[in-house]
Amino acid sequence: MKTLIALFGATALTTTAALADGHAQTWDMPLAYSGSNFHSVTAAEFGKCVTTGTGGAINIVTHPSGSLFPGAQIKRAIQTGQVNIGERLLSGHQNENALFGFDSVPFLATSFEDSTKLWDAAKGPLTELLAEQNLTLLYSVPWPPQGLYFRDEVNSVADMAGVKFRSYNNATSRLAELTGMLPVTIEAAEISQAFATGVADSMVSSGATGYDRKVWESLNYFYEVDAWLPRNYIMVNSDAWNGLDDGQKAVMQGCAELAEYAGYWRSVQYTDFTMTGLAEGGMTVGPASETLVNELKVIGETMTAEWLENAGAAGQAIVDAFKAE
Ligand code: PCA
Repeated sequence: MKTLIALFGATALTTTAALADGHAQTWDMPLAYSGSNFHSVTAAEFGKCVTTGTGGAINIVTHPSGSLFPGAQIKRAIQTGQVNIGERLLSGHQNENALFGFDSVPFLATSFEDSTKLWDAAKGPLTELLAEQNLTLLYSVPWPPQGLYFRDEVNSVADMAGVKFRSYNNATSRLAELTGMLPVTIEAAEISQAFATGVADSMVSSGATGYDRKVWESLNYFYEVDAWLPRNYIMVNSDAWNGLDDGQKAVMQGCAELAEYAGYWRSVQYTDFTMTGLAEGGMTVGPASETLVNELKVIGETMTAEWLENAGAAGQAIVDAFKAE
């Protein structure tokens, strides 16, 4: 009996030690976008899936709206192990390596179908690039097609001269420069205030972000341009990933696959819904004028050439693989 009690005591101690030792862990997950945004909703579901699937051993807690780390700091926070997991706009790292901007090349992939094909072509090289930075790619979801928002009516590039433009990556800043606008980089979480205070009067983004941030309170026009579909992705610190057992890795990969699927379809469905929402908010929503579209295509060619030059052979290989599909 004494032996049994001793054994029981020892097991209980081992279990307690194992929990304290990291067998039951909380993984804080910073997100840059608001809790109501479809990427954040998808990430929250992913977190629940992992928490349930691992029997609570990995408890994922999402922190939307850049509340734990603003977008620009999320990747570094994961690389340095301040947190184990998080979500970021992939093209936000374009200034580190041009390859990250493959999804923001104007008019290369302008539909959801083409965005998927482009991702199929880019996923391998991007996974390797992230692995070199101690990051494990879990899943990626596209934003809806990018259009132009303005306070005032715009029918040609000439109408854009001198307009203050909110950018979110290198490509959007470059677009502003080439159209004679004045770029200022602002996180999505901060744009309502930026437009309300006149820090910016325009941006390129999806209907989703304009809708989430209620930009009709300040801006009046949305022009559907379908310039590109940038992607968000979920990454894990590779040391944390390697510390998981095979069962936990399988749960995370399964949940990631579900999230990628659900997120993609949310993005598709949100596209028309938010166009209607922007119009109901009072904005004029519709296609850009033919003149504007043609002028933007010429600027797109310049940006494509610049990107190919910066991204080198690896960039060209992605474009070739995409076109061959
Ligand atoms: N929304 C994000 C990135 C692309 C998009 O549609 C933003 O505007 O910051």
